[in-house]
Amino acid sequence: MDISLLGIPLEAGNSVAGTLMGPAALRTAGIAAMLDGLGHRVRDFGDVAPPLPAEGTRIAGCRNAGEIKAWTRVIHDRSLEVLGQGGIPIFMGGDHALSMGTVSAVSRHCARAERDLVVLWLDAHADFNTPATTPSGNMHGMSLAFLNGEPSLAALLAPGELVPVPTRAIHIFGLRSIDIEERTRLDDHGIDCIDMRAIDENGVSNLLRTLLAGLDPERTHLHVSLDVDFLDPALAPAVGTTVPGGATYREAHLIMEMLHDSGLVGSLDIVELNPFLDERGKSARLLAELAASLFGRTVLDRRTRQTT
Ligand code: HAR
Ligand code: MN
Ligand code: MN
Ligand code: MN
Repeated sequence: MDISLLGIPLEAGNSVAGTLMGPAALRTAGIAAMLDGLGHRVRDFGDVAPPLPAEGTRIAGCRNAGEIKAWTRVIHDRSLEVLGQGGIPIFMGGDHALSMGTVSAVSRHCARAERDLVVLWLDAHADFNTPATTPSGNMHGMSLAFLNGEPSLAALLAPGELVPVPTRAIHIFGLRSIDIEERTRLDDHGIDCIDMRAIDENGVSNLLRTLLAGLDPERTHLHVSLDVDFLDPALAPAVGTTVPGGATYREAHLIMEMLHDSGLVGSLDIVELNPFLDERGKSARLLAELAASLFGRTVLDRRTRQTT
């Protein structure tokens, strides 16, 4: 397979500094070599260059709206170019506001190619707030709402550029922290929310198998948006918004292996990694390993290794 790496050193969408170092940490953890070792052709497109903030953009209730608008523009454009090269992109963040740019590009790419985009949002949070409902003002908590066509965020791209991701094509998996008004919005829109209780009661494999079985293998482009806080904080402490009770090591790898087996994954975000909060690189290493599982590594492939 051809795999394209693109770094997106964004942190304006959250309130904890450090996610701009995420792409560097994933590279340091050896993501390219791991994928290369599986026989893939890996091309690193470097990092998206930070844009100047969009002048005069203010959205009431949002922090850094001018920065996020400028970033969404450049992330969208660069992601579309990388998608045009034909490989499967791994977008390495950066906070989750970057998905406004990556997934909008994937959505346009799919519309052109007559493919059905399906988004799997692996996250403790729904990121379905609007400027009116956000408790924090942080725009990483609004990215899925934007992608679904939320009118109060439409100014982040030019009119007509966003091909909204239809509600039925959105699946949130791993949810365990929702704001009150955000929950009402999720219910009103009828978004498929597979929360941690559902996972505890049914197991990740049953739930994911059912979800994948409902997708048309001929038409589906599955975009996976992996937020570090999907994982349990004990495994992956390098995130500013940890929530207890996240996915275990085995659940996370199983999900990646099942996604690989499905053959449906067309693009991946790895977001919210904050290396400043990491413990000796363990979160970055786990995320690189999860990417390897998504691209065909199985636990049985691993050699015994001395660790100190
Ligand atoms: N729901 C909260 C808010 O809107 C927290 C959102 C945190 N989001 C992320 N990404 N860390 O999922 O502020
Ligand atoms: Mn494609
Ligand atoms: Mn998120
Ligand atoms: Mn999250």
